[in-house]
Amino acid sequence: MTDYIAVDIGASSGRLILGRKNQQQKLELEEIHRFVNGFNKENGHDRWAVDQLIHEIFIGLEKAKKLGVEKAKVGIDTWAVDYVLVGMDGCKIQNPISYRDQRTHHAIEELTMDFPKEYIYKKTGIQFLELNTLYQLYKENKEDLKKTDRIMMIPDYIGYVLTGNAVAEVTNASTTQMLNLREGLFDKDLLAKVNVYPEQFPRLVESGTILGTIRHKWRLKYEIPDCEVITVATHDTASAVVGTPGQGDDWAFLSSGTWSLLGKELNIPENGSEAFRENYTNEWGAYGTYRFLKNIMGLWIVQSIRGEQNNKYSFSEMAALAEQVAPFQQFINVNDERFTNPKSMIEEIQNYCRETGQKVPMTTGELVSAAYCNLALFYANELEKLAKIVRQPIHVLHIVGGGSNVQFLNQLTSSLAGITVKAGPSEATAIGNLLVQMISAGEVANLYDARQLIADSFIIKTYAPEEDKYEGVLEKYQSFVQGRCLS
Ligand code: LRH
Repeated sequence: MTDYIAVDIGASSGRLILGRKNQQQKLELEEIHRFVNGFNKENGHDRWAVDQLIHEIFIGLEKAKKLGVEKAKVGIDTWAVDYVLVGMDGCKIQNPISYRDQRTHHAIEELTMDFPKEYIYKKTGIQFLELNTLYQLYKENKEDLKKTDRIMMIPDYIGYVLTGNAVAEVTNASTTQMLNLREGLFDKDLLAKVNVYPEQFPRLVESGTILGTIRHKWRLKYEIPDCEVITVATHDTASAVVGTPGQGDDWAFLSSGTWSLLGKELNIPENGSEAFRENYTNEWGAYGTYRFLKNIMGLWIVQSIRGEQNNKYSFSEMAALAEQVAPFQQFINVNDERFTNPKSMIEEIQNYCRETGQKVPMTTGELVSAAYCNLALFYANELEKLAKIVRQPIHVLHIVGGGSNVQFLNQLTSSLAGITVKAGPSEATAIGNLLVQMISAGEVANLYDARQLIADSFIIKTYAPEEDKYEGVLEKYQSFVQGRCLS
C-alpha cells in the first residue's frame, strides 16, 4: 500500500498529514506533525525562517518513519507570492521577505505609472495586490538581485532543497502576476520591468509532476522513509480548491484560513472589464482550471486579536463570546489596507469605528463579533458580484479550511447571502495535496472522482439561510461601503 504525505504550510502554522484509502475505499487522514510559522524582523524586513520550516518537515518525516511508513510520496504546498533568491552557489541569498512587509506600499501606483493596469490585467488576469511577486521584485534589494541566479517560489524552493531539482509549478507561479495567460509562459515585458529574466525561473510544470527523491545528504542526517516528492498544486489555495467537494456547476468556494479566498472554479479565464474593475483574479489551478476569486482579509483579523491578548482564549471561546453580543453594531471594510499588518489590530478596528462615527467595540466578544459580522457581509456582497461577473447563478457556497469550523460565521454567511453553505472539510488543503498525488499515481482517476471521494469520506455540515433574520442589513452595508473603496 502506498502512503501519501501532505506537507501543508500556511502563514501561521504547518502540518504533515498522512493520507491513505482504507478498506472501505474512503480517504483517511492522520496528522503526524504540526508546527508554528510566522515572520520575524531580520535585516530590516519581516522574513520567514525557511530553514526552520524545512527542519520541521524532516522532523515530521522522522515521525512518519516511527509510525511504520517505509515508502511514501510527498507533496508540498505553501502560501503564495513569496519567493527565495538563490545565488550561483545554489544557496539562498537571504531569508525570504513576507508579503506583509511594508516594502511594497505604493508599489502598484509607481509601477503602473507607465505600465497601465489594464495592460497588465489583460496579459495576466491577476488581481492588483501590493503583495504580488511583481511588486515585491520591483522593490527588491538591487544588490541581492544582482547576485541572483534563480528565483524560486517558496514551495518550489523547499522541493529544490529536498531533492536538488528545481521547477516552477504553475498554480503558485501564476500568483506572481507575471505569467502571460495567452502564452502560458512568464511574460518578458513584465519581467523586464522588474529587472529579471525568464532564465532566472526554473521550468514551468503542471501540478502532479514528479520532482524526485530526497537527497542522500538528508537521508544521512535524518531517519526518514524513502520519499518521492510530487509537485502537487503547490499554492495552498489551489490545493484547497482541489480538496473542495463541489459537484455540478452552481457552487462557489470559500477557502477560509488566514485569508478568505472566495470565488468560483472556471475552465476559461474571465479577464474582461468587469472582472478588472472588481479586481478579481484568475489564478491557475490544477488540471487546466482557473481560480476566479477575490482575496479577503480573513481570519487574520481574529488571529491578530487573539495574539494581542496573548492567546488567552481559544478560537471557539472567542466565537462563543462573539455570539453573546448583538450582531452588526458597526460596518467595517475588512479589506481596508490598514488591517494588512497594523501595529495593533484591536486599536486599528477601534480607530476605524471612531473615525467613521460608529460604536467602538471594546470587549473581546464585541471585537470578534465585529470581525465575523463584517467578514460575512463582505462574503455576501462578493457572492452577488461574483454571480454577475461569471453570469451563472450560485446556489451553494462550500466553505473549507480551518474557518469552516466557525459555525457562527457559517450561519451568518448563509443567512446574509441567502444560500446554502456546506462547511468542511477543514483540512481541504492537505486533502487536495494528497489527491493530486493520488491522481498522479493512478490511484484516483481524475478531479471529479477526487471530489466524490472527499464527499464520501468526510462529514460536511449544511447550513440553510435563516429567513428574514437580518433583513435589510446587507443593503445597509452596501450603501455604507458605496463611495468607500471596497476592493
Ligand atoms: C493563502 C494564500 C493566498 C494568497 C496569500 C498570500 O494562504 O496563499 O491564496 O493570496 O496566501
